[in-house]
Amino acid sequence: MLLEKIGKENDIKEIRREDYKALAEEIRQFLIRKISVTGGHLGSNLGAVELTMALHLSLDLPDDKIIWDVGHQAYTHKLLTGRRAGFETLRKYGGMSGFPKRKESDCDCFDTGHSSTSISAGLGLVKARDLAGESRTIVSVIGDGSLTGGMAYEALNNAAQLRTNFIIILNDNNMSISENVGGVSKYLNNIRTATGYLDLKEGIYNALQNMPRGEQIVRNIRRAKSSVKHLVIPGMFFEDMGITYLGPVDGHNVEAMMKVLREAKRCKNAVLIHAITQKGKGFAPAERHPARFHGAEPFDIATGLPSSPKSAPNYTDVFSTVMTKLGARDEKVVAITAAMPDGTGLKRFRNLYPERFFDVGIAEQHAVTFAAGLAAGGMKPIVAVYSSFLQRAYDQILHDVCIQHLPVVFAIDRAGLVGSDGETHQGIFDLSYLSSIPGMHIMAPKNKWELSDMLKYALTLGVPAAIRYPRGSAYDGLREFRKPMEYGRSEIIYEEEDIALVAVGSMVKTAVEVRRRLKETGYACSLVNARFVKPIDEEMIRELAAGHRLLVTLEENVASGGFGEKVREYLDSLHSACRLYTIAIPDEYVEHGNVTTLHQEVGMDADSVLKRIITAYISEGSLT
Ligand SMILES: Cc1ncc(C[n+]2csc(CCOP(=O)(O)OP(=O)(O)O)c2C)c(N)n1
Repeated sequence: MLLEKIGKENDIKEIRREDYKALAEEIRQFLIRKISVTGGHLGSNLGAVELTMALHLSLDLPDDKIIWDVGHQAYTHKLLTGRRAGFETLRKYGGMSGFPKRKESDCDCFDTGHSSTSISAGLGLVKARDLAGESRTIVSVIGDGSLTGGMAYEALNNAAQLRTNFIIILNDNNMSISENVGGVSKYLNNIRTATGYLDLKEGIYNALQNMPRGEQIVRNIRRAKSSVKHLVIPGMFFEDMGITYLGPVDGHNVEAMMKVLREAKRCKNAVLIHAITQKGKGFAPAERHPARFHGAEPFDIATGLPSSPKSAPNYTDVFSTVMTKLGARDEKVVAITAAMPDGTGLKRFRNLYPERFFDVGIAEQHAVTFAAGLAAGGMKPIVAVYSSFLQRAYDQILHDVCIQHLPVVFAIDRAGLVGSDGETHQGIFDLSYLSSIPGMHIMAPKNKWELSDMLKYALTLGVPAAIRYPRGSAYDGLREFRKPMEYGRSEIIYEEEDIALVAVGSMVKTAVEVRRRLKETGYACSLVNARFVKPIDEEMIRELAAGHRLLVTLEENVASGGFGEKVREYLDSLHSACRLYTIAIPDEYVEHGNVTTLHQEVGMDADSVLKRIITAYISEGSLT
């Protein structure tokens, strides 16, 4: 086993050239075996094996730095930096993260998770290097999907002014999670497919390189700013900005990658290496279904099929179905996604109403302002987006949607703890960041039927509105409670006395269980489904406070700026004697792990909530 010879960074340099292919194959088999058990980002990693090997062979880690955009493709990097054993616990609670983590290794120089940050971070490291008078090599690795994100261009614009070395590798597999979209993708595709011309160019370069001073001539040609270059050299988009373009190069050829890296290191400016790779390479099911194997659940290696059959429908499925109905009912309904047609459930809508479906690339900020424009033009836009990715578009929600009171509906998936992707992906801030924006309306459904009702209702409101729902199976309890939606009003489910539980969305299910157990301990207990987080149902809170001794709010969001805080503020204004206990996620980042475990860790599962209520209010006798 060649992999066994690699116990730490730089050990790969002991591997003989002729064994590079065998090592790449071992790495692939290792990743397939491990990810088939733990789940994880298989496709992107299989595509980045040789590229990562070439980087490790060409750089000196941890002194040199690699910044992995998104970070989901860094498994080979982890393997080559002494973390082979970590794959046993990949993405598990307390185990190895699926993303680069500074606290995990000296060789991870920058944490990532959200897309399109690597060039900015790399440029920062370059400036820090230069200011400190150091000479390390800094490389940002970004995918073609991530290159659709606006931040990447802000960074390229800035990097173009550099007069020192900074290497950007564009890992172009012609895929985002789904098909990559837009003009940049088309531009890269044109470069990639111009093979006849490229062979010609390569032929000329090779001939020149064999002549005396040939290398110099090649370099001069590459750098020449003549108009002829526009005609013959690809990558002019980058070149014209002042960024040297090298490539395209076969990203699965270790030695070709090493050669181009040597050339890139000599540049005294920002240089972009365009590497062509294949997502899922070496595992037929992942090559055939790149979207499915982007973030794979555990699977059977022989067939590529998921190891456990899909359980009950999740909220994304429900959203998907409702969207097809809404699209049929009203031609003004349009749907927008930022590169997540599969993840958000918009694929069916796209297939039925392609002209009313917009995948804008990994560009959440643009998605929101684009939706605002659609609304200003009389359409009824629904932006389907994950909670953590919408964080990016705070100003666009405020400035472009809410100040103008434009009727954009946000369908916020993965709101709450999402599990194995970890702190960058937890959707636990949306209630806070959306609540702070005047004119925003925020709802959360208790079960799958209510998600459907809320979506339909939100479209009738004609105001900015957000509906947030969690990852995983959709709750199908409390079916008999389906009171029509009313503006700003919550829904009382059980009306008793002593304790009132007021739960937001996903926490209603938990509250049902907590209530049952509280009743067993002898406490009468009301249960209210908040429905609205903004505006809060003040009338209901006032009545609950008057009729109970303890009010408990429950929300899968950080405490700061959340529902509980709003209720507290309102109760304070009433000078209410009723006690308030707010159950929310503590003021910290929640790491990766199974969602059930994470709920226990942050004290949000039914057991913990019950214990917390008993400890805080019952055992000390304050409710008797
Ligand atoms: C801001 C943001 N939006 C969405 C995502 C979800 N996401 C993760 S990877 C990915 C596609 C990245 O494509 P690319 O950069 O080409 O890398 P590949 O997976 O093809 O290797 C997307 C959309 C994200 N990580 N960050």
